[in-house]
Amino acid sequence: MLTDFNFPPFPKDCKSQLCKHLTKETFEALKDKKTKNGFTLKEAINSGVVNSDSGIGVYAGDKESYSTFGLLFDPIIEDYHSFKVEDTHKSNLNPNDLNAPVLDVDGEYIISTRIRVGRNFANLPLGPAITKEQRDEVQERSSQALNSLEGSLSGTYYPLEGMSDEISKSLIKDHFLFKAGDRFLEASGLNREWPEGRGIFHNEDKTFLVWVNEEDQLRIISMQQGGDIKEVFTRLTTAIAHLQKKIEFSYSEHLGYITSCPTNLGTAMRASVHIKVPKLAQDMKKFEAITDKHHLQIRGIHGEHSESEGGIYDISNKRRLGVTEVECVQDMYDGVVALIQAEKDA
Ligand code: ADP
Ligand code: DAR
Repeated sequence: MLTDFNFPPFPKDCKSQLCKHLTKETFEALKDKKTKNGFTLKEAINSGVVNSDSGIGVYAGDKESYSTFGLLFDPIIEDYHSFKVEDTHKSNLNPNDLNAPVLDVDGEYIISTRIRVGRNFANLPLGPAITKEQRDEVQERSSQALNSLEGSLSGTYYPLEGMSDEISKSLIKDHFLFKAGDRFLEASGLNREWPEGRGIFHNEDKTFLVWVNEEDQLRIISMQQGGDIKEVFTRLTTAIAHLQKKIEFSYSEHLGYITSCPTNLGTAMRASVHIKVPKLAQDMKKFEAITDKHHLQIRGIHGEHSESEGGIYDISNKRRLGVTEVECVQDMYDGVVALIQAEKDA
């Protein structure tokens, strides 16, 4: 029993899913529970307690967290994803099912396209509860699987430990490498022993990259300049098909691919473009009406919690659970077509 664990004193202006769904009754029912990895409610909610400006505020320490703490996770998942406890998730990684002729061939609007999925190892805890030894095992098994990639996907794994500041800063500036020190991840326990066990794999031209042991154990990324969204998706699905022969990914019929943050459950996919729409950006009401209609999210050009620069925005699918991977990419594609038309009309 955790003697010093009391109902958190959330500020009145707290708007996170945690504040919204952690009732006193739920707290009392869950406060002394632990998963088989010893992960507690206190650990699951710490990020949202420490960062009251969180959007979500909770992280899972293992697949079991989603059932052990279901009284809290289920209403958050239903609220955020419009996905009920009895719903099941379906996957479709077939690029032939995507209707996406190349966009903006003159390169007037779309600077670059990036599609990523999160994956975690079956039968191991997630990042917030993993031990150093288990995290090192993930790094070892991941780099072995990645080194078996052939042809245009072949490349090199670079551990963060020992990487010069100059190289890591350059990779981050060029949008290839994850940022360090996110306060939300820090408070969730995901940054423990940083930078040990973390690293990046990429091919020669950095169109295929894999982050190891950041927010999820793998972030599998395909990206390139321009608007050939289908080519980016095809490269990603080819790589996933190869890696899943080497590594069993954590998955459930209900929640799809299991991730540390509930927002990424299901496809764990974010398909994005960096797009130049300076005229449309003068009318954010119109801009947001289009992104809302197409289930899209607006981020800044350095990813989550960053700002846009020069009228350039990171536009990506918002839906991840209860839709297939093809539908995620189609959401983004159809929304980008509408945004380009609105920029032309502005
Ligand atoms: P994630 O996409 O993995 O959830 P972020 O939103 O933090 O994480 O983005 C990670 C990095 O990917 C950032 O440097 C961001 O600028 C870059 N990025 C995202 N989308 C694109 C894109 N379409 N083109 C180029 N870089 C991108
Ligand atoms: N910042 C955390 C997580 C939100 C979703 N983004 C992720 N998982 N990177 C929050 O609760 O706002």
